[in-house]
Amino acid sequence: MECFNMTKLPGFDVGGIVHLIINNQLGFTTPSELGRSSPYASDIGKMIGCPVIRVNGDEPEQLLKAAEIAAKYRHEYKKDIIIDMLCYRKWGHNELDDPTFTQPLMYRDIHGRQSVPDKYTDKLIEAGIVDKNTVDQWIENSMAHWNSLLKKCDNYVPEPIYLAPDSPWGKMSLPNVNHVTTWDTGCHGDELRYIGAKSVEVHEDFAMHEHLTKSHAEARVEKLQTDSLVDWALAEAFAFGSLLNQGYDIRLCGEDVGRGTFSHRHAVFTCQQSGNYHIPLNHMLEDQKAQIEVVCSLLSEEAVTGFEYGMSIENPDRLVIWEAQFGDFFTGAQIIFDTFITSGEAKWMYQSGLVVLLPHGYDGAGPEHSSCRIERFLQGTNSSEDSIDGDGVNISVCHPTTSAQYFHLLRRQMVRNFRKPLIVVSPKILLRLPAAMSHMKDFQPGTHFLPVIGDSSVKEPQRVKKVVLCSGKHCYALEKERSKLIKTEVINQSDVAIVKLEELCPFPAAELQRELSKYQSAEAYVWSQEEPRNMGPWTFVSPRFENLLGVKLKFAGRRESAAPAVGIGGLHRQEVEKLMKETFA
Ligand SMILES: *[C@@H]1O[C@H](CO)[C@@H](O)[C@H](O)[C@H]1NC(C)=O
Ligand SMILES: *[C@@H]1O[C@H](CO)[C@@H](O)[C@H](O)[C@H]1NC(C)=O
Ligand SMILES: *[C@@H]1O[C@H](CO)[C@@H](O)[C@H](O)[C@H]1NC(C)=O
Ligand SMILES: CC(=O)N[C@H]1CO[C@H](CO)[C@@H](O)[C@@H]1O
Repeated sequence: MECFNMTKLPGFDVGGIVHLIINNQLGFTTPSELGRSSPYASDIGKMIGCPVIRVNGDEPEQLLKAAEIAAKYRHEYKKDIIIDMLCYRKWGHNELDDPTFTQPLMYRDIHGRQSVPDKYTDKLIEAGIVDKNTVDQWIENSMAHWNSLLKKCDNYVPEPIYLAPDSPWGKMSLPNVNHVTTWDTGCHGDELRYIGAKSVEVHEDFAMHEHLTKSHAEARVEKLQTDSLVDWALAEAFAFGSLLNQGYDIRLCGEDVGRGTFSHRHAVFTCQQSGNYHIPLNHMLEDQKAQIEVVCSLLSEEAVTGFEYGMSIENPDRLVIWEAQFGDFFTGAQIIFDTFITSGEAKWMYQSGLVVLLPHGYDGAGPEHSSCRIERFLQGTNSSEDSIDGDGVNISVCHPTTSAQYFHLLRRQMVRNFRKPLIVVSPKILLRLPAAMSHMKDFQPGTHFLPVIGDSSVKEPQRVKKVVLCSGKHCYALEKERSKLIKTEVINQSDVAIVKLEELCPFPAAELQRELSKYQSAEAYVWSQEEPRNMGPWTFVSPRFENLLGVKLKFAGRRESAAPAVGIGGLHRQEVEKLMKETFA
């Protein structure tokens, strides 16, 4: 149904679709009059005025004619068309099934009929077109051919697409499981400053919104000139611009992605006079080849994520990003996640570099928009507990806490020589939080994404008594609380270290080991998270810390809960207080 809704939208138009309904008049044991509120299976096509050819599946020649008409129509008009092939299912849903249990009348009819090939054969013989012997010979030859193909399956080894030399995927590899590779994803400051300035540049006669001229465009240019801190949106523009410069196309799709849910991105400007759109990143250079496509999608998650997954497996040189308006919106796309994104490589050997941005974080808002349900993605990965390099892992789940980390993540997705889906637990308050902004030097050549960020504020690591481990924006609240406790002399300067897991999966065991080895006299290790105990990373990290690092973590977080958040400001603050107490107790 959603395909019909997408068919004429510029970001999704594929030039028409031929929809074939194999109309067996049943939905398993449900007859059609109980399975649909409208008379015809093709009725959903009415929403776009789509033509329908209804054809009797018992008549092969009619069916062929219908297919020809449909193909010509689609070719000529680049529009959708439906073939509704009325047929039936001769046997049940599977070998053990007997359809007469539930559809006695229909099946009395069906079993009284000749099969389609038999009926057609009789018709041809009657018309003197073929004789019985010829038909028998055809059947025998065809069966022999199919049987020989079936036999070949015995020793058939499927070829992964990324090994096929004639595909654009031919140059890709499998991740090297024997060593962890860091990818140099940094860029020169001059290039970044150029991209940054270009990212807000419009033509003289283009009337940018007054507010954006000042607070966005001019502010950005000034920041670049004064070498100020780089915020989240600028870091993203750096990543996009530099990837375009390297020849990678980009497709950013989702609800309101042009402006950004939190009005921070402004990848597309709207002229206040003409209403026209302008995407500055497509005009960085005179002869720019690679382009960014910014698609504000229809209000759908499932169909749109499915479409973007398709875009991502089509070509490894296009960075494809689906952004959810809020992280919980992925719930509408859960089927696509489970069936394709997390398991597609295992099932079909298709690599996908799809990036999924899911705003997440507990700010006292309602249960839905607080959580992107990190736990569900972690459950969908195969990061086997006994493997320190995280081989066999089929998606990355990252929770970057600074703008530079986000920049490196996006670039790493294209710079490395294999593709894996990337789930970015992305921020809301960090978009503008000064502490989450990075220095220009953090983007320079030689820098890269850090799966673990150690605690550089602890001057005497050997004196640390407690190590607090966390991920995401929660770290800033923890750091603030620690400063308060130090100031009020509840704890000493080097008592508590705060270590951030920026990448949850593949689990960065080696990096953590290195970091934790600094804290020789630590007595306690706490995992502190904003999410309730049955959510967030806890159930994923806890056994891994224990099995891979020999560290038994204590839990500090909200108690188990059915809903992700309480949704009442006062209660939220009480929870935060308790959570901080538990963490530092
Ligand atoms: C198409 O999608 C839009 C959301 O973008 C929705 O409002 C509309 O109802 C859909 N149309 C149909 C006919 O389903
Ligand atoms: C998970 O990964 C491990 C290590 O690579 C592999 O041995 C195992 O077969 C994988 N499990 C599944 C279900 O793919
Ligand atoms: C802080 O360190 C000093 C000197 O080592 C010690 O006397 C004091 O008890 C410590 N305070 C706390 C709160 O641990
Ligand atoms: C479970 C799963 O999908 N495993 C696959 C992960 O990716 C590697 C290659 O990178 C495959 O070999 C695994 O089959």
